[in-house]
Amino acid sequence: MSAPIRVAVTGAAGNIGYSLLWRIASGSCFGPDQPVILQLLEIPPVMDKLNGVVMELVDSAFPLVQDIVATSDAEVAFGDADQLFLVGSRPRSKGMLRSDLVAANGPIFVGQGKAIEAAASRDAKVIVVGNPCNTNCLIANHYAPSVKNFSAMTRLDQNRAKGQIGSVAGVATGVIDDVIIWGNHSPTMYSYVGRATIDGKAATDVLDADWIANHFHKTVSTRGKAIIEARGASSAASAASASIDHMHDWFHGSNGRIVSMAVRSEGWYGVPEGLIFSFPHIIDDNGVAHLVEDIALTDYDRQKIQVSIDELVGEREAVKDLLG
Ligand code: NAX
Repeated sequence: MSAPIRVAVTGAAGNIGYSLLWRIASGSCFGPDQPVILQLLEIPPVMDKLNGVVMELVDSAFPLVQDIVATSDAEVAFGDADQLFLVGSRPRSKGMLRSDLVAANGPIFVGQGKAIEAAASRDAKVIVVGNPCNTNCLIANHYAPSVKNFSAMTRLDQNRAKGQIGSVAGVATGVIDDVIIWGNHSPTMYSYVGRATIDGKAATDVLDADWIANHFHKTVSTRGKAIIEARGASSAASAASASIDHMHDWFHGSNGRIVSMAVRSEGWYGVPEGLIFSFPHIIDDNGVAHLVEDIALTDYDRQKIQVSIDELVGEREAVKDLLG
């Protein structure tokens, strides 16, 4: 057995938390030989509910769980944390505009960024799930300059894209590789299949071009809204599952496969420096993410990507007072 790692989860009593914590505790994320100390953050009015979640975790008797800390103090939750899941924020409800969400949730990530800077491990890996996750990640990263590994989650979008392809091609998703999500976790994202393969064949040779152009992109990019309409609540189990996939691959490596994660652009593919933008990566066996730099984008691809760039520039402008 290795030494335990400290795993912080915010919004731990929420819907995503309720799926996510069990997957972390069971070893699905960090492996069956990796003990964990769970450090759970909630806001004060929700501490009773969080304590109920902790009772259930205790009742699950997970052998890998060495300790559980439940707190409403971010510096306690992030103390020496190695892996952080920033889930806590207000979910988008039916009819809520994206701009409302940016305004409601941005300030949370000022405080959490400062707490990460003050308390987390310098080598910590941070995934931001709470929406608008790219811009929340931008804010938190701004206030935690000495912690380098920040990312926002677009893995759910990648999984959604694979799910759609699998349904249409009549295959299990295990034979689909290298589907890429570019941009914002929002309807402006661009789901790209130019590098994707299905059972080793180019996806563009297997899939109908009309389906890709007229159905696929739209279905993937509006899937979150469709789930809210159908369920009356935003995606939770699938979001937790994608968070596990994202962190699993960042911890163990992606086995040569391309994974999508939103990170701080250094001007890559014409994306302005500093935006948190989803790019293709391969994660090596030491958990280091490497940008895939050789994707040959067409003019059509670049136009699609530009829409997401423009949206993220607008979001950054909307929170500029928080980046003071
Ligand atoms: P819930 O409302 O069920 O849970 C959120 C929890 O966060 C609540 O328990 C709340 O008390 C807590 N919280 C609020 N402010 C907090 C703070 N300052 N510190 C700590 N905890 C705080 O929402 P849930 O369904 O779990 O969704 C959580 C977030 O994930 C939302 O912002 C949602 O929009 C976002 N999502 C992101 C996805 C992605 O792919 N990036 C997809 C799923 C989901 O929509």
